[in-house]
Amino acid sequence: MKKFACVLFFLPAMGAFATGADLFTSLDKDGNGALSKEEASVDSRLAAVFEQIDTDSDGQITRAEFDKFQGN
Ligand SMILES: [Ca+2]
Repeated sequence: MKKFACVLFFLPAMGAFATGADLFTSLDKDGNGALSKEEASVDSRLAAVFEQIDTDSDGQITRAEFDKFQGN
């Protein structure tokens, strides 16, 4: 996790959530398929854009919202 955070830190741009699938899974600590604000807060970059990703504003980032944010 520590190593992963370092890798993410050096990603140059927002659109570079290239390892998104792994990021989503690693952040979803309770494995419910959605990232709560608390779970997302582990990653400062993700936390900074939480509201943008959470398009339906339910306080959870679903896989669909996450993928959409990445342009998938
Ligand atoms: Ca979760």
